[in-house]
Amino acid sequence: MSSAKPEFTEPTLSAGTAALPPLRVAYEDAALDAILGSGDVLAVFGFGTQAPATNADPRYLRVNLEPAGGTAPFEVWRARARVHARRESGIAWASDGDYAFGAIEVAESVHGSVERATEFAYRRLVETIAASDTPHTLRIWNYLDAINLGEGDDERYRRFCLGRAAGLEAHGFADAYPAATGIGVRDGRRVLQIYWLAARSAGTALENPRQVSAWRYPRQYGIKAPTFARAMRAPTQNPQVYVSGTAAIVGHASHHRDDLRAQVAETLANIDSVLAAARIAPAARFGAGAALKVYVRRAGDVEPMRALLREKLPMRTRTLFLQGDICRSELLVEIDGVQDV
Ligand code: 3EB
Repeated sequence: MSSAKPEFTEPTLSAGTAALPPLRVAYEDAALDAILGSGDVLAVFGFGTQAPATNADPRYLRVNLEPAGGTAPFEVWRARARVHARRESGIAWASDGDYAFGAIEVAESVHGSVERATEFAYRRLVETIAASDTPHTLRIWNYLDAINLGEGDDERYRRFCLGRAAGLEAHGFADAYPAATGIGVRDGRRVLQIYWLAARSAGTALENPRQVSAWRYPRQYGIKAPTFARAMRAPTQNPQVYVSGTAAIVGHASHHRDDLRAQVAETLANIDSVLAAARIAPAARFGAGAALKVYVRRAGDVEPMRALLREKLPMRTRTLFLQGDICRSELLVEIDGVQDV
């Protein structure tokens, strides 16, 4: 009688797991037309009222966050193959076959509340991504007006979280969320602006050992917890990590109220920790491989913030400063970005 051996199944590579060339993210000062003239440009973001307002090209999106201290460069995403773009049923879409950029803007007044507008936007987003050749969502950015307005469970950010969870649940997202940013604009327009990056292959969602997973935040932060992962390891050969909006939260609690210096240190410790979870070697964290966006709540904190980051980050780390509100009113700063190795 042959001894019974346990059977091992070789992990098989599904069609969705082929390694992709990395998306290249840069902050560029060239003219918009010159940037959009390149066939490999997947998306371009302009920031604030000084940025071009055109929507002639679906790859261009103006985000209504004011650059801290006047002007900001464009943020440019470059893919590898030729990009095709279109605008259809209210969604801007561009793809090179490996990656897709998409954006949707939804007026809250049309849906009656920020919660319902968000649910609508998320249903559309998930449907559109699921029906595409790039069905894996890596990263989502969410910008809404007056994010901290309203008390307790009525705070607009918390209503946004309810709508987002409903829109995602409708399509079976559960405990496998993309990386995200959620920031408040101050344009008074009450138009929800959401844009995303999706890919032909799935990334790997990462959590931060220093922080409770956002989707497990306790009830005190709202009826529905925020549904995002702390970071997403892109499906690339060389590590590329999309870091979610990160702030001075340890466990689930905000730390260092009214202390900018300590909030910055805690935020950087959190980013360092999630990069460690992604197995990025210490020497490769931040530096020339990182492009960070720094969201600062109070105008008066912009210059101190710049000084703090000059002190704490390697000189070659690229940073783009924006004025924006963070989803908990006691938080003064949030940082997101991408880390290449
Ligand atoms: C936090 O860690 C800070 O709701 O999409 C960061 C990143 C934050 C994304 C979101 C919120 C979001 O909870 C806030």
